[in-house]
Amino acid sequence: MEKSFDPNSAAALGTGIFGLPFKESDSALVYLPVPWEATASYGGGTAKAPSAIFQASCQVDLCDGDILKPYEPGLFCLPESKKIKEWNKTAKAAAQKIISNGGDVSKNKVLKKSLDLVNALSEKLNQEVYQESRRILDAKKILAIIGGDHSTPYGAIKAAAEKFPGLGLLHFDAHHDLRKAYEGFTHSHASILYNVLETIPVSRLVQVGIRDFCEEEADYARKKSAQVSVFYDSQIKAALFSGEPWIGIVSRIISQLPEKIWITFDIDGLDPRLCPNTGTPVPGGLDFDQAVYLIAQTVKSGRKIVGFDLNEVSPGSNSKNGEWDANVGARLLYKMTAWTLASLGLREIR
Ligand SMILES: [Mn+2]
Repeated sequence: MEKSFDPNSAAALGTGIFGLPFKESDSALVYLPVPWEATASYGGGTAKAPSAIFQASCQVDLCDGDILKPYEPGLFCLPESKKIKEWNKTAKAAAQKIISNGGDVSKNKVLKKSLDLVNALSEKLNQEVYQESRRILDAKKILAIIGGDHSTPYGAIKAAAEKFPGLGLLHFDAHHDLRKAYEGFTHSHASILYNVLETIPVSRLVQVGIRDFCEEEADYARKKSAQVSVFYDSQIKAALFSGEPWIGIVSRIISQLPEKIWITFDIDGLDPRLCPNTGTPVPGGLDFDQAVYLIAQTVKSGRKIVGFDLNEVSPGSNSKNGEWDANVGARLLYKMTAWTLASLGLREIR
């Protein structure tokens, strides 16, 4: 850390994420931004999230109410990959043609070609994220992904599952994301957890806040009930409304988790007041403090968060409204960072 850094003052121009002065080499945690939203089916904008969150992060005060000086082990955000930005542009243009056609390419050779292109670029993206994730993990650093849509952390979860056998997922989302491909896209944002369960050896998947899904996904989750636990938003709310305290519900959720955890956080798991520009907002969901409390209690139970991703934040097209989405995103990112460091013994709980 440079000597001139003052955690009490406003972030200086040209500094790193959260206004911090760290280099990658002296950081315990590295954020990998993935500006990708090729298969966004409804609202878009998540490819702009990494830069919007970075900007908003400079407004986050570094003192945290729960964790002492979360920034001190060093936090560093890698620059956005030009290659990924190019692939996103190409894939998005091709995907739009398919989406506006209702996702059916069977009778159209040109569209079939577009679909093959999107799927091929998705594979390339996964490979790229996997390799970068391996590099970061091999350097013994903690990995965090800033999406992008929810397809972006696939390669990171794969790398983390290899590094940490028995890894389980704590998944915040309004959606199961258990579709076997969506609109023809193999690596759709709506298929991420299906792809993870089918191809990556994770021990558990614990889904929280789910409230917008199709029968096929619910059936799939039920069929996989030895591995998958779902805490539907309606069940959570029914328990709360009938007087069960949040800590009781939280304890039931945590009891389903193994010792080592990756958090995959789709911002739309939160109440849409907190993410009005996200691609597929759904009424209901968790409050910010409920989600942070669940993460905090997970850490206090002795479980270790080995990495995480934050996805589906969208600054939208109206920059004034979008500031709020990025602001919430940056603050959630800092909270997850703080609790992750605490879970690994790198920070003290106040
Ligand atoms: Mn999702």
